[in-house]
Amino acid sequence: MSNHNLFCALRAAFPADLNAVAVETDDGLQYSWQDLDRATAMVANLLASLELPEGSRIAVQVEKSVEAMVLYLATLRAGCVFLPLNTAYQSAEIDYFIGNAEPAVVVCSSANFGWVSKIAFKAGTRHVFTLNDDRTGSLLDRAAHHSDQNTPVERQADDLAAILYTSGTTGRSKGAMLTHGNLLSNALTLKDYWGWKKNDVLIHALPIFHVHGLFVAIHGALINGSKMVWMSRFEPKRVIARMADATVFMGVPTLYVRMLAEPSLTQQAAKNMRLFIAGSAPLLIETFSEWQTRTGHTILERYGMSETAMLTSNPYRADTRYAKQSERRGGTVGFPLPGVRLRVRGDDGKDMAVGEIGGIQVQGPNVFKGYWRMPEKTAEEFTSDGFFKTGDVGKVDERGYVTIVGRSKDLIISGGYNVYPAEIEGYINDMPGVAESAVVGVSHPDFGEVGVAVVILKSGSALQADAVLGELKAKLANFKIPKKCFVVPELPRNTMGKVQKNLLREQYKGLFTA
Ligand code: MCA
Ligand code: AMP
Repeated sequence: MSNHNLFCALRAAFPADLNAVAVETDDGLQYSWQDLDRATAMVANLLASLELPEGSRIAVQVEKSVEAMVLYLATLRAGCVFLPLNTAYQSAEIDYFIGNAEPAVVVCSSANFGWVSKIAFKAGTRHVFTLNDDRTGSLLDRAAHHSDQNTPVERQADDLAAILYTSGTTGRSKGAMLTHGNLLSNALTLKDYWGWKKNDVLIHALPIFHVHGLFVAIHGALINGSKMVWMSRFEPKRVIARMADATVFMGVPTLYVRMLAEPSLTQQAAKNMRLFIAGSAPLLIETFSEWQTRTGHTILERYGMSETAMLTSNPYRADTRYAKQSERRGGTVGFPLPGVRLRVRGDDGKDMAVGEIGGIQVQGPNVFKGYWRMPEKTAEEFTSDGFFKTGDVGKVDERGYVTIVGRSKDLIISGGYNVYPAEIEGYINDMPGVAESAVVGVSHPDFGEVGVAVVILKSGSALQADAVLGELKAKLANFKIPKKCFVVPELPRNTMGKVQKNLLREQYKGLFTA
């Protein structure tokens, strides 16, 4: 294939019968493969008509819809760079992303057009379109005037396809630059490793602004020519009901926890299903085991990152060619995927022995090109021999299974979303009356982990914990808001004066699970 545009590979996998159903929404709309082809052509032609400079970013903050997926595919088709933004982000967050990425085009909902366009025009964006989840908005209105035929723009494997913002270890969010080659190699590896079959049907119930829902799920279905059952939001009862005519499901652990709370989840309900995949956050062994008992299926857990897409996976096949063992082992994230090199290193840079704990480092065709306009940060995160330091801490056992035991990065993963304590602490510390704060993650039965804020006031301040949370709610995405806040006289410190977050975690660990 001479054109390495990811869209070409996805399009080439469409089934011969283009009139077959490609996507069926939970409210009964059906889109054929032909519809996807034509709609992506029209939106790609609209983007082409704007005569954007090479490498233009298309920043998108819209509710989940099939048209939002079409916009992603059209962006690839037009050779532009897709920049998805969580719909929970508020103006300060959007201001940073747009200011940093300088997108040529911004697409938002009509409801947010006022404030989003103001931010975008200030940052030099020339075009702001709207797209709503009821298929209205200026993007589709304008695209309707364009041809439904389009030749995908030529891209090299090393050209950028998407930028995903992620915070990594410290400081402001960094844009992870993923190439057409990164994404295609991962999609092809997973197609084989997870044994996708021609007649698979994927239940798509994840948001489409992060790696899991956008790449793993959408590419997985498209590169296999498989139909998707498209849910605009996750509702456990509806997912369980649709299992009767589906075969594959992907979810973060919270989705599995919530389905387990439904009496309708039974072996009978899941009998048509072939594969349940979990990732983005640690899957508790209790959830893994309970799922086995209730449905007869063994969840396949895998591990990945925004910077790398998928890195490891438990095996799918009983007679797998790749893994020495065929068992899906709860509590592990399986084996490095074919083509991925994974090693565990100590602080001294030496390889750890089997079973010993250290920092996980990876290399492979899926590993990103670097952080957008941050060459120093990029250099810091790679070793001199080209391995990416994941910030995850883990071990590899004698059979090759990888287990993640923690993170060296100060990060809370809540319901599959990343929350950076440093960001929340920064906002709290800026509040009048606050002297200092610490945000730590504690166990939570639904979200796996949630943030708890511990605040020290300046003398004379009467700020209440609820007011701290109220102020945060007005400024930050809702999933980042700590679920509890405590005003205390002092924070535990070590002899160097550093706040001992481990003691705070210990102190509050039973807050939601006791
Ligand atoms: C919602 N809330 C949350 C979260 N979601 N709080 C903490 N963590 C969350 N994840 C807030 C809401 O704003 C609300 O606050 C309160 O919690 C209850 O919300 P609820 O109605 O229960 O939420 P929901 O709308 O049902 O959403 C829960 C969800 C959602 C379905 C689990 O968070 C979700 O779709 N998570 C998946 C994230 C994901 O796709 N991650 C993949 C990242 P209030 O009452 O104050 O308004 S990709 C990745 O990590 C890597 C690469 C990988 O390996 O995949
Ligand atoms: P993100 O930056 O949103 O892509 O999140 C990536 C992080 O999610 C990884 O560095 C891990 O810490 C975490 N993660 C993803 N999958 C798993 C998993 N199966 N088990 C534990 N942690 C995971």
